[in-house]
Amino acid sequence: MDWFRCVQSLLKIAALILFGYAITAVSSEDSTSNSEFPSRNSDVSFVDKRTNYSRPPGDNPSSRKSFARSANLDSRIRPRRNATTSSGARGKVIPAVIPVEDAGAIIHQRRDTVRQMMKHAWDGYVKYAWGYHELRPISRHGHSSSLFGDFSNTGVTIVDSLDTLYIMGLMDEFQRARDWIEHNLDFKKLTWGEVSVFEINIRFVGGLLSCFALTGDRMFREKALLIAERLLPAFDTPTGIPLGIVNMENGVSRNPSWASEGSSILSELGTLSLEFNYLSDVTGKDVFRQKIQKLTGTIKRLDRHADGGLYPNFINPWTGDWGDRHVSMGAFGDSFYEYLLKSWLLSGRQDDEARLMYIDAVEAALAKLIQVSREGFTYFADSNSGRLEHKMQHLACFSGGMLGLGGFYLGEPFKRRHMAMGKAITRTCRESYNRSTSQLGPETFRFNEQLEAEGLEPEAAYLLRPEVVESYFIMWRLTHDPIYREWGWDVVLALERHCRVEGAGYSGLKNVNEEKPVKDDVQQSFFLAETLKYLYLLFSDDDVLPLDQWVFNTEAHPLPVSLPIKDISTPNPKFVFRDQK
Ligand code: DMJ
Repeated sequence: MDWFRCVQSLLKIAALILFGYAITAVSSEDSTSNSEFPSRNSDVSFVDKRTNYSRPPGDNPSSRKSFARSANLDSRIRPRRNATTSSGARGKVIPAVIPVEDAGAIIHQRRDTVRQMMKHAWDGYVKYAWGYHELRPISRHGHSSSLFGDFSNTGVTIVDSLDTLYIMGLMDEFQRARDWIEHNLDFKKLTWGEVSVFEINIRFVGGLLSCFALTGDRMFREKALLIAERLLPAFDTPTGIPLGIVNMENGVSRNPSWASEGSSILSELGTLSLEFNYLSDVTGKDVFRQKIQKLTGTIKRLDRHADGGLYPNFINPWTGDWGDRHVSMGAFGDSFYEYLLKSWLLSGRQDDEARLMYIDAVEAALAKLIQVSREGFTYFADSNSGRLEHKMQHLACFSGGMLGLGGFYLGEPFKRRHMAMGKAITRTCRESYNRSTSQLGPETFRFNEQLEAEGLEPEAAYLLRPEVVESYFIMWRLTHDPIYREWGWDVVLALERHCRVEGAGYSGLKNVNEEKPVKDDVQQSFFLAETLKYLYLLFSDDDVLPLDQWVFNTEAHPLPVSLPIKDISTPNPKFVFRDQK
């Protein structure tokens, strides 16, 4: 009898194991069926050379293990908290019946696949475009953009990629990039052309400061300071509103003539506070914080009655008058809203002025711009002189994550409504991917009699942008709804199928609605800084750059949250390390 029970139990166990494996295989079938797909057996060995900059995210002795996990050194898996899916989702999901270890293993395989993608993107840049701004992966040479100086090649991709390499544990690559910056990144090289204050701030100053925060290596802080000092002449206006373009050699600054008769742009002037305040914190040089204080004072005094509390995108820096009455959560508006929220978060939720300004700005946008389409998709419309334009840009898709993050930390009476809006916007942005032939989203998608979350030429390009996966990552961390990971994996598959260039990185697409989209031959630096970083973090554990300890600037460079003043007597491991270096 005992013998019979024993055989019966063994048969049951065998059946359960077979069932588990069958489901695991189904859930991973999508990746293995793609012939272009990179091998699951990583050829990227993790070599820990962090002796010189060995403090990983949020590091203290007990968090070492978590960083090791992120670098694939430790396969310990935490149980999934929620294995149900959002209704109506098309993506494949990992069913709850998979043994916890297997579910975790798949997620970590996916994370490691993203790490290999980063290696592929980086290797292509190193081989064909080293030192140039960006890679042209098809023609296999460097690409330069006037945003970073017309004729100079200041390695935008190197600076933008640094923290992603570090976070992924690609330490040989990180070391090479770090050394190039120490010996070759010379702000004087930028004197050959004018630069965008906004772009230099978010990519260079933000990227370098993030590496300083992650590693404690003072070289990064010195480089960031030298570059930021060269931006200061742009702030010499009566209002403190900076001009958009500065000549790094002689300080002569101007606004582009196309921007509403020489106006400054809301998203540009509003996307400086994280980097400037943090730079003042870590250098003791108060000039950067002072620039932000004057600018914030001006913004607070602007009269918004005529626009029902909305912020138009263009402001005259000499008079403080509004330019064209165009309002958008996309281009020219976007990161202004993001930085109000994140200034509050970065201050350890002490900067109440930023919190109130965020609530004021975002509530007006929710009240005046949010629309629901015929098929029930929630979106932020643009407003042009009070008339709504029923379209949303890929750029505006960051707002799903922003609303979620804001709702999560603001608490009630905002929490439930903002979280719900964040989820709804993220779902709409997913739909813009889902409805395209390539499964990658267009630059702009529209809602009208013919279109629902679809973009047609000339608005149908995909530039390797991050905003949609950024929202997936933030919403995943806030909700643990596995649908965000599945949507993220769909993006990985589409990137591999359509954007990967064998031997030389990734390219954007000219039209996402074609079966075989033509590539645009540019690997944008934000693909390495943001898109791949957010995908990697989407498949990483929560304690890799936890959202309550790190705030991502708009180029996805993480900066550490300040301790609340009441906790200042408690040593913060990040700051202790910095002082000891
Ligand atoms: C990035 O440089 C930043 O995310 C910026 O805020 C908006 N545009 C690109 C990515 O699309």
